[in-house]
Amino acid sequence: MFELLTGRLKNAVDRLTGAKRLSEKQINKSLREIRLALLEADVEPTVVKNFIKRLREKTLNKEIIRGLNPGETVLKIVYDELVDILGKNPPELKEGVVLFVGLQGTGKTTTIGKLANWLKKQGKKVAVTSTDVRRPAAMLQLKRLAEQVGVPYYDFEGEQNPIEIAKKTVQRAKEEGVDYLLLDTAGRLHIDNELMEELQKIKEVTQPSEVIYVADAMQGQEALNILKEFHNRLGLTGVILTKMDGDARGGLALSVKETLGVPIKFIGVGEKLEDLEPFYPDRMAQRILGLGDIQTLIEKAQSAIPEDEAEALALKVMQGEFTLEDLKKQLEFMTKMGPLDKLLKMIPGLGAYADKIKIDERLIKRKIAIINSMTPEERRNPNIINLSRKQRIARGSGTSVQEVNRLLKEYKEMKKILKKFKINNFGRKKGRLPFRFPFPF
Ligand SMILES: Nc1nc2c(ncn2[C@@H]2O[C@H](COP(=O)(O)OP(=O)(O)OP(=O)(O)O)[C@@H](O)[C@H]2O)c(=O)[nH]1
Ligand SMILES: [Mg+2]
Repeated sequence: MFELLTGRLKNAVDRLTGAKRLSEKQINKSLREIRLALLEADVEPTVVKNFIKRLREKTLNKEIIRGLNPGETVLKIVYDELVDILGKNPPELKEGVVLFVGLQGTGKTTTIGKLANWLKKQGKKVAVTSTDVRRPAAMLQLKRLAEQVGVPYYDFEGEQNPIEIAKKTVQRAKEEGVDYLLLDTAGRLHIDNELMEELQKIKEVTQPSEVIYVADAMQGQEALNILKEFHNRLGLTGVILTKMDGDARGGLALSVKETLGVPIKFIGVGEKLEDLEPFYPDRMAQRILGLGDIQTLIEKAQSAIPEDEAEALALKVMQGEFTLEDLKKQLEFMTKMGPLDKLLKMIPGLGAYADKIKIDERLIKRKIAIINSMTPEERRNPNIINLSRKQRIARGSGTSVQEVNRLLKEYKEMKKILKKFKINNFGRKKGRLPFRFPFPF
C-alpha cells in the first residue's frame, strides 16, 4: 500500500532525523522533496501546496519538542500534519440507513457484504437490499453475500422501481428494528443525470444517516471531480476506498478529506469478506512514514524525563517510599511531554483508544494544584489529612473535597501497584523507570 509514497517520504525525512541542527536551507530542501513525493503520488496540487505551507510555518518557528532533536521534531510535525489531512479522528458510522453510491465496478456491492460482516461482528443487527433493478445479477450477488454473512436480504421480488424498493425496504427495516440497513444502488460508467436523479429520490425516501461514496483507490485525483459532483448532489457523509491492496499511489486517500471535507471511513484491502478495515488516520500516517521510525520517536519523547530524576525516582520506588511529592513530579513530567492524547494516539495499538482514555491536561494541573496546597507534613504523611484539612486543601487549590479524596485514593492505588513492582522488578535497567506508570486518570 502506497509503496512509492512511503519510500519517497522516508528518504526525505530520514535525512532529517539524523540532523543535530537544521538550517532553513536544509528544511527547505526537505520540504521540496516531500512536495515532490506527494505530487508523484497524485495528491491534488492545492492539497499539496497547503500541506507544505503549514509544514513550513510550523517547522520554521518551532521550539524543539522535549527529548527530540531538530530533525526528529520536523518528522513529528510531518506526522501530525499527515494525520490531520487524513482526517484526524477514527471513523464512526451512524446507525440507520446507509446508502452506498458510486460508479460502476468500484466495489459497492462487495463492500456492503464486508461491512455487514463487520457490523454483525460488532453485535449489530444488519439487513441489506439492492435497488439495482437493471442487472438481475447485481441483486443476486448481494443476496449471496448476505447469505454468506448471515444477515437478511430484504427481497421485493417483481418490484421493478428502485424508489419503491427503497421505500419498502426502509419500512421493513423499521418494523424489524434493525440497527443498520445497508442499501446498494446501481453504478454507471460515468455520471449522468438520470442516475443522479434516481439517487436523489432514493435519498429523499430513505432519509439515510450516512451516504457513503465507494471509490476505487487505484483511481487518482481525477476521481475527485466525480466525487465532488456526487457530494454536491447527495451530501456525502463518508468515503470508502476499495482495492487498497493494489498498488494505489495514495493520491485519493490523501486528498479526499482536504478537498471535500468528507472523511474516509473504511478501506477495502482484498476481495474476501474479512478484507475491510476501519480507517484510522494515525495508523495510516504511521504506515506511510514507516511505523518503526515513529515508534522510536515516541519512545524518545517518553524518556524525556531527566535521567538523574528518573533514577532517583526509581530508587525511591524500589525502597517503597513513593510520596505525594513524587506523584507531583510524575504529573508535572506528564504535562511537559506535550499533548498527551496526541502522544497516546501515536502508540500503535493505543491509537484507537486514545479518544476514550482522554487524558485531560487540565485535570492533571488540578491534581498538581491539590498537592501544592498541602503542607510538607501532609505530603509526607497523607494519613493525617482529615476532613478539615481536606477542606483547606480544596479551598487553596480551587478544587473540591471530592477531588482531593479522588487524588488521595489514586495515590494509594498507585502505591499499591508500585509495591508489587518492587517485588517483581527490582534491579531492572539502570537510569530508566522499571515500569510504566499506570494512568488511573
Ligand atoms: N482487490 C480488491 N478487489 C476488490 C475490492 N473491493 C471490491 N473488489 C472487486 O472489485 C470488483 C467489483 O466489485 P463490485 O462490488 O461488484 O462493484 P460494484 O461497485 O458493486 O459494481 P456495480 O454494481 O457494477 O456498479 C469485484 O471483482 C470485487 O471482488 C478490494 O478491496 N480489493
Ligand atoms: Mg454492485
